[in-house]
Amino acid sequence: MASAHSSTIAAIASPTGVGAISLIRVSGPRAIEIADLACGGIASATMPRVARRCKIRDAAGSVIDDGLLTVFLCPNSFTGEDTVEFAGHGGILVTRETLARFLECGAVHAAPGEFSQRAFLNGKLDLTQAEGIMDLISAQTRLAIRAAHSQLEGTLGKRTTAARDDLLDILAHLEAWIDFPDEDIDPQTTAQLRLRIGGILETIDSLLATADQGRVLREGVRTVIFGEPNVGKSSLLNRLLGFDRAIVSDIPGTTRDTIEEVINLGGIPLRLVDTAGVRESDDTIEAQGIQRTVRQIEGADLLLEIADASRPRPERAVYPSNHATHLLVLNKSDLGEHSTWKGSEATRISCASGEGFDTLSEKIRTALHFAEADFGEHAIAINARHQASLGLAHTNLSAALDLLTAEYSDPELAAIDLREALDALGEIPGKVDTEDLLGVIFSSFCIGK
Ligand SMILES: Nc1nc2c(ncn2[C@@H]2O[C@H](COP(=O)(O)OP(=O)(O)O)[C@@H](O)[C@H]2O)c(=O)[nH]1
Ligand SMILES: [Mg+2]
Repeated sequence: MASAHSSTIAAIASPTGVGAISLIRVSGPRAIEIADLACGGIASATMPRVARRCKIRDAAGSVIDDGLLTVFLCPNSFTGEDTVEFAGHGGILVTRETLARFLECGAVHAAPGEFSQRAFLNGKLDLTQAEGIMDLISAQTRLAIRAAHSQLEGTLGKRTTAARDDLLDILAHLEAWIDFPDEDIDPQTTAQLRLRIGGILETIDSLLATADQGRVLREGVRTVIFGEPNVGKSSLLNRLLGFDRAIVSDIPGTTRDTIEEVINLGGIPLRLVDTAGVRESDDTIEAQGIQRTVRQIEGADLLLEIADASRPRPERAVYPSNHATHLLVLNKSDLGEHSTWKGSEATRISCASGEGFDTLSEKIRTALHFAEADFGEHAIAINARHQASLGLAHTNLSAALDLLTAEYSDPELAAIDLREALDALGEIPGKVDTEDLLGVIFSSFCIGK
């Protein structure tokens, strides 16, 4: 396979820092030749895909590192190009020096995500699979890992490509008619076309329905802990996190800013937000904190309203309403419960003793309807980019349907809409000219990936 790139890139693929092993990747048409210069000819003499012990030497012949070299020949590599990987000792300096030697021998430093970008350009991955790699690396829960693998296997890419192929076929029919304008469109056939477009719309709807789950898996459920000052909001955050992240004190108004941390609650990533207690305040900093709380509440998926069980039930405060799931949590149950709370539906906990947390976890899971069973082997959870493209395709397909009814049809205009839908669908796996898109996606990768 001819490579689309003439340069040979190199980068450290392991994280920065000291570890047992570091990995350096070299990819491109001169990868083997460059590695040969650095390791004294071993790269071209070794069998592909078999790790071989070798020493990397500087120009004067001194040993920089001693490790394992593996060669992958084009097109049977991640990037689809000739690739050499060197696993060396995981010291910061020794790794940098090894990379510097590869650069000196003719490689250029890879840009973030350039290995994956080359894999995409050489047809080894589609865009959804490349995004799946990123999802896998940043997965916070097992469910997120599963969804990432499904995307990595190409489940989403295959579904959108199938829908796109179908659309291409419909468009070809329509354009045949346009080219022979004397023949009226047979209403029978219009009905068939409508049916097929309807089928694609159904596929799009089912994919769009996974957007919320996708966002939750990637970013976590936005969970806002709110309530009056001193009821134990920061204590709850700390308890759920398992360490003291937020300052806890008996001085009301201690938390002035919002604090965010992600936890894994039995497979559900929760993006916990501790907020400043909502009350009237003359303190300008506290007042700003309270304003932030209000904004957080507006954007929440899950609201945990905390109250002090040992104190009288307050007048119901007016909080900004949103559609989030709302759970009332009565804290400080160790101090006994004030009679005004009698019979109220709430989860009783004590941040002091740890009592009630299992129940709270269970309530949160149930409230979010986030059952692991929903997540089968080939689960799809689309991201914001997919959502935008699918939304656009949906709009255009719906418009085309309106132009192709039994009573009235305008195949020319319908074809324009179908073309737009085709482009939008093509953007998902990256089947259209998407130069800008590629820049945006791959630049968010780490160097060496
Ligand atoms: N007895 C008791 N005290 C608690 C409990 N949770 C928090 N506190 C105390 O209540 C005070 C306020 O807690 P904090 O978490 O700062 O409340 P926040 O203002 O709502 O963030 C602190 O003195 C905590 O030690 C609890 O479950 N039982
Ligand atoms: Mg606090």
